[in-house]
Amino acid sequence: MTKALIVVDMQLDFCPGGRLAVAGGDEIVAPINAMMDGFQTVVLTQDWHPADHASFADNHPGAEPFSVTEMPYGPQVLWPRHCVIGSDGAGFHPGIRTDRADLVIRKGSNPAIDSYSAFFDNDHRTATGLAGYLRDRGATDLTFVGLAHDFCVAWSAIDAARLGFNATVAEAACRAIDLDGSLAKARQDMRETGVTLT
Ligand code: VGL
Ligand code: ZN
Repeated sequence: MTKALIVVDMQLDFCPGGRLAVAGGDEIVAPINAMMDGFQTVVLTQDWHPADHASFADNHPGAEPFSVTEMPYGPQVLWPRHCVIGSDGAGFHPGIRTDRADLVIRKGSNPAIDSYSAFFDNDHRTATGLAGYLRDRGATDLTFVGLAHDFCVAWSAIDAARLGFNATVAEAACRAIDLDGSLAKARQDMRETGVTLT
């Protein structure tokens, strides 16, 4: 068994002061850094959207941020503009250890489809290549930490379990957006898919 740590979206826009700030997002920088040495492989994910991305409320005239719209692949929350390619907010929190990262995986660059999961776009069709990378390195046990617990962390962990990895979410090293009960629902969905919550 080899273990990989998947550090999800520890970017400035998801930390206090950012454009889609998650409460306490910066509190988990030190705990995540401390975990890294316990894993053979460390992957960082980076939300990476073009300016015309369909998940941005301001690309939908009249739409309010945090409202829900229907996309060809299902319901989609419309977010404040965040993690625009090349912007400061798309950068990693300066405190997060990037030296230990074996791979940085970027997601959400297709303007038409959001990508919460580190493995697939939200249409569940387009793969990022992360599963093949982890399998090639012999990683069987994946631990997920980062932002946001109820969106990108949960969707990534659920996909990992469905792909046959042993998936764990270390909840103390995650923070949630918690939109209309989304954290409770994400935790239930994770448990039902066989994700271990610690
Ligand atoms: C995320 C909303 C939009 C996340 C990314 O990292 O959880 N949430 N884009
Ligand atoms: Zn995003």
